[in-house]
Amino acid sequence: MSVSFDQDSEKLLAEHPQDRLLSAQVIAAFGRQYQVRLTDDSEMTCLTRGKRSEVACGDFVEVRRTDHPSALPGKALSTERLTDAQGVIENIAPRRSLLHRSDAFREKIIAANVTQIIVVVAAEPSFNDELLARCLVAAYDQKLEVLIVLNKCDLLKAAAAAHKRLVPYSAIGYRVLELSAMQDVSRLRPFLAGHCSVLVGQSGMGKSTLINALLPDAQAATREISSALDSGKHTTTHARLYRLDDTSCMIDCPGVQAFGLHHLSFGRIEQGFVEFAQYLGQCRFHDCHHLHEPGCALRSAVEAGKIDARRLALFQHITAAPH
Ligand SMILES: Nc1nc2c(ncn2[C@@H]2O[C@H](COP(=O)(O)OP(=O)(O)OP(=O)(O)O)[C@@H](O)[C@H]2O)c(=O)[nH]1
Ligand SMILES: [Mg+2]
Ligand SMILES: [Zn+2]
Repeated sequence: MSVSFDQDSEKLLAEHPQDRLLSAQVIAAFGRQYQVRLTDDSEMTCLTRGKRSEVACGDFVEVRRTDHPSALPGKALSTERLTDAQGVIENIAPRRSLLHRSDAFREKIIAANVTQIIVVVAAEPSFNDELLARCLVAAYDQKLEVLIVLNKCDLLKAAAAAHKRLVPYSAIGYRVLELSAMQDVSRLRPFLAGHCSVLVGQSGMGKSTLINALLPDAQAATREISSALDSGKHTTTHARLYRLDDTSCMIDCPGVQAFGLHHLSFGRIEQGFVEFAQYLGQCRFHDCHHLHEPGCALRSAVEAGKIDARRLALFQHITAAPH
């Protein structure tokens, strides 16, 4: 019986190839429209059903080809969204990791299934160290490897100042790589092997320039930044995954201004400040917020020069307003 069923379904699929589920990876996410790459390396544009938009760049999915709108089984999609669509995403595979940020009202997915976060900061425009600290907490939460890249080191004076601001990070064990995407990115390559890395950082730090330097065919858009305002303009508008080789890929993301950690508890944020670990649980009050309480082990560690004062200040600021 089962044999004849299989034969029947094979025949059905031959007649209606659009019914077959195909494995794919999401390589770009534009609102509710997704570009996916199939196992044979071909690409197609897909939609999700109904209001589901929780698909992220990097997701492994199963898609159904729907070259013609009438081929769509089940719930209909509105016609204006069907213009370029060739398929629909039916299933999302369980994720190894999900990098997202959130405030009290909404959650924004950055990328799925990455194994490493590369926080890109630059000599110019000056970077926000609270954003950096927040990215590191999110990375810890998702068990991601971390690399901090200080870009634009060709701007010598500004790079020296930025280097100083990163010393506390290398002192607590984070890998910091100083380079210039404009000049030479070869030292970055060994850090990428075997990883799916996501580039995160403020606008104008040079994330897309790094992608273009690594992959000359990528042609990711980059743009002049307004140095008069000391702030970057958004150039990359959506996340895109680029394949480096068979075992490594990179996701370029739009610049972020804020990295809300509303989805993380106080305790989780404490753990995400990795150098605090040996002092946690040693404060006089077990629910110490490490603000003004007497007998705070973290404040004593700062006074003894064991913890950087700026890092504790960032922690206090983030836990006061995790979004
Ligand atoms: N001097 C110098 N400029 C650089 C370097 N890397 C990037 N830039 C410049 O910095 C500006 C911003 O670079 P992008 O790559 O667009 O920055 P981004 O981080 O992708 O920005 P968003 O897409 O908005 O998030 C561009 O004008 C680049 O030419 C570098 O190593 N040295
Ligand atoms: Mg960019
Ligand atoms: Zn304390």
